[in-house]
Amino acid sequence: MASFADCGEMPPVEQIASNSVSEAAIPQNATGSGDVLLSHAGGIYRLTLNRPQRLNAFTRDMLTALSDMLADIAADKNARVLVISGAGRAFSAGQDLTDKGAVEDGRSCRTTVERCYNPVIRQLHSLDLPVIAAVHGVAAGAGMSLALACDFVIAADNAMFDIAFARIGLIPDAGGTHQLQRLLGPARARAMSMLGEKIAAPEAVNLGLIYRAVPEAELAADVEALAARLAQAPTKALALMKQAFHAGDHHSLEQQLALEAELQSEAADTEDFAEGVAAFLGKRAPKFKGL
Ligand code: T3D
Repeated sequence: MASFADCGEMPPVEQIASNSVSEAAIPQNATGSGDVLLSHAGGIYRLTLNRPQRLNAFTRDMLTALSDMLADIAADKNARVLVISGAGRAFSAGQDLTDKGAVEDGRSCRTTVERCYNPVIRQLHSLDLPVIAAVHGVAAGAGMSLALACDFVIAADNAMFDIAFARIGLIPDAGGTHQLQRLLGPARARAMSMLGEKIAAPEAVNLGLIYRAVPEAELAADVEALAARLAQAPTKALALMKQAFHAGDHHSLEQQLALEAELQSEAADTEDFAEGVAAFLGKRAPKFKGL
């Protein structure tokens, strides 16, 4: 894996200007470089993309910070769920097109994609816990790709998914071509990508692109309820499901049957499986510890 240090220098720790972000979107005990904030409580981690003046467009520094934070979350054995959201009026407008050096030419773009975006997408895929993207406003370009790399995408019903790349002469990256083709099917994925289409959240639900859309005023509470529910779930089994679904993208039925047998034996060795069966037989609700 590429060294994250090559992706960009970390900015100095900054004070967060209290009037520069949507206060409600920022967790109270958040830490971070300023452009990405991290907080956690009760096994629930929250990452907030925090460049609201640029609609949370990604710089290389921001992606480095995000990657470092994802590594910290992956190392925490008590982590049960991750929620990613954006401060201000959008989830993310994708690559910051003013980030000098990141989008100058083919060489710089390749470096940015390989060293900054790809590690983050791989980390989201391999994180052993469910990840929720809470999308409001717009998720454009790589911002959309990042949301689609999460296990659950819940959007405000007035949110927009914007496959912006074609409008500036680029291709969907950060896993975009992979996810769009898988979720929408090849015909729609190609047409929508080539036309640089915007997809409203309710249509995104109908197309199978995202999990659900809720009224904007209910988004935070809806995401909170899902995060709380997932924080009580058998986390190891969920992580094994994630592995199985990712592998299913390229496996034959025979390969997948073999993998399921292997992963099921791992699930059956967890404390949570023993608890699940004991709870069923005892006619009570299970108390899963994620172990
Ligand atoms: O090497 C590599 O990095 C390659 C990787 C590429 C990955 C990508 O993500 S490519 C796609 C990049 N994203 C875009 O092309 C989207 C550009 N943005 C837009 O099309 C629109 O801003 C939106 C549709 C997302 C939202 O429109 P609207 O009308 O709600 O907002 P706005 O007025 O356009 O934007 C508000 C401000 O954010 C504005 O700044 P200003 O004028 O107030 O000073 C705008 O310039 C800025 N902004 C929005 N998106 C970006 C951005 N600044 C830098 N980069 C952006 N992507």
